[in-house]
Amino acid sequence: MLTPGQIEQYAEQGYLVLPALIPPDKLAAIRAATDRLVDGARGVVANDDLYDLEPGHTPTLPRVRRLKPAIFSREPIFSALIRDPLILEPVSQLLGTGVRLHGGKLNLKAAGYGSPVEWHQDWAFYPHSNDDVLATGLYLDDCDLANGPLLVMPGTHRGSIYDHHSDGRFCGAMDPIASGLDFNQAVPLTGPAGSLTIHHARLVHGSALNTSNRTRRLLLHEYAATDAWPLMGVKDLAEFDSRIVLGAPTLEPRVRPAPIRMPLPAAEHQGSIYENQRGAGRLYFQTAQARSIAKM
Ligand SMILES: O=C(O)CCC(=O)C(=O)O
Repeated sequence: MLTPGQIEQYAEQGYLVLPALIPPDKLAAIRAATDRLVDGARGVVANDDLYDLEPGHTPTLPRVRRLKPAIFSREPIFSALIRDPLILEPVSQLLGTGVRLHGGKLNLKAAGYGSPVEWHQDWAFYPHSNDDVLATGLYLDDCDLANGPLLVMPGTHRGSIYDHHSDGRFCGAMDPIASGLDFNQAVPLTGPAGSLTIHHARLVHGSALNTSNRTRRLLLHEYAATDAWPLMGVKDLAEFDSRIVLGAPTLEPRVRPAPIRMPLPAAEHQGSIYENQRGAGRLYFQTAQARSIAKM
């Protein structure tokens, strides 16, 4: 259970780290399931419903950037984790007694080339009728400054929604200069394997290239209060309600004003955030390609 101090930190700063929350045996099973799925990328030629591939991936030398939501149907441990009390209890302390899964994925940030994620707010991708929306991140590996920890800008969840457009289209990344933010103030969320990060959907965050020789795998779950409804609409009510992990469905969205920009027109490069961010104008983090060109 979260302490009153942790609940206050989340309200003030927009993030929390719960060190070593998941016990080693469960973590070992999660890693084994991850390895099985990553091994399956041998022979894969293009992004699909499971694999988001790194630039430089080949079917014989697979490089996977992200495992997409298909993980939840491919390996039972991932679907069980969505409802694991170790994760859900702190989430319900922050969101209330009705909680719905919005989505999830596993970012792999492989040793030596794992891609950065440019500064962004999740809220720019999926604005809701109120901002009781957050993401949890479970580190499958020890995470320190060298292997690309989640970097967060404290308190930004109480401020503006930044422009995530470039050339008139959504690109899922903020222009680091136009934002006016001082990214030297960013806080790295580090911790031993099994640690859980929690960040508010409006919090500005990102992560750098993994320059270490260690992976940094992060399993992300996005949760919303059941009465926070996505402003981009609900296409299939039964599917929407099937993602409720706590409490009962409701047809009465709670409306509480928060700054919003719609993610439209849609990104030129559809798919994951990595795909969307290919359309970004100005980058903040160095990519593996830029680093290898600089070394020539
Ligand atoms: O994997 C990371 O470091 C950042 C993940 C993230 O912010 C996202 O995928 O939206």
